[in-house]
Amino acid sequence: MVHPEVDATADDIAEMEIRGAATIADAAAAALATQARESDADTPAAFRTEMQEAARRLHDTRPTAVSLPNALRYVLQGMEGATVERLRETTVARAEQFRADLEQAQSKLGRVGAGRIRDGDVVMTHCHSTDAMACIEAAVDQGKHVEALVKETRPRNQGHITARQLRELDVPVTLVVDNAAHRYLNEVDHVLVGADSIAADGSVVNKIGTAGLAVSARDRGTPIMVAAQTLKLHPATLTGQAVEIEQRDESEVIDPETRADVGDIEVRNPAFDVTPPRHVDAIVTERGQFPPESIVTLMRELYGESVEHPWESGPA
Ligand code: RUB
Repeated sequence: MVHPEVDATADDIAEMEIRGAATIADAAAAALATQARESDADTPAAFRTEMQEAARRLHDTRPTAVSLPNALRYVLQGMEGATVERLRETTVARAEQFRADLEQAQSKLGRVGAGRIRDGDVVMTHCHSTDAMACIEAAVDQGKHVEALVKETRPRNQGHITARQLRELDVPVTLVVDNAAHRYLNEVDHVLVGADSIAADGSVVNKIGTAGLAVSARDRGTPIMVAAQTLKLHPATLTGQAVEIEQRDESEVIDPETRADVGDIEVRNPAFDVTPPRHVDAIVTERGQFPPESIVTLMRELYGESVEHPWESGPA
């Protein structure tokens, strides 16, 4: 049986109460630990089946951030032992290890990203990324004065979260509507965004609007930095698989009354888009910074070419 806390986490991810690729991965690992801790399975086979079910429930929430399947795979692959007690211990330990590694990777990445930010720089942000925030926070910790131009990021306005967290760091913030980005790009020194998935060719999948922002930034000569821990590398793209782009409900774009008033229209609400590697200057990870075209080397080293889905049916 899937534990109610796993169900609640899955619902929160689907509803975006828990959002952002790293935070989703962290919450999924925590939920698997709860499932393992609270399981009353009486045989090792029943325990494994339960863990698979829980992972499947978490997996089938949002399709684009690869950090989610990467987290589930990591935890399930650590499940070892011939007794329920041993399986429980190894699973919980593996989930805790995952969460600790994630936190450490983010602070390491922050220091790498901060190296690109000079005293007095202005950074333009899109959406809300904890990896991108880590770079600004590390720069501030190093005593640099940093200012931010924050895009509001329609339709969900995650820019408000970024603005609030930057103010907590005492960073001066100017909030702009998404359409104003091009107008202000001459006044900024970096575009800094996160990533939900990075493909083997160095393409960056991130919040809808990132690709257009990158085109504008190229036009203005503003460098584009992507902050993405290696958890965002999408191993299946090594074998040619495309990253699925989530389509969300049209009510996020237009409320039902206004829509009815407007008339017979179609509404599309893709949550993410793909920025080609030629529009990205650097991908900053906890393993250092990479030109997007060379990220494939790191992907092979860390994930190999076999991509398992241990949450799918069959013995775990
Ligand atoms: C969030 C988003 C973020 C990435 C990276 O989209 O696109 O840029 O997930 O975030 P949503 P982080 O709000 O739809 O989840 O660096 O925190 O992993």
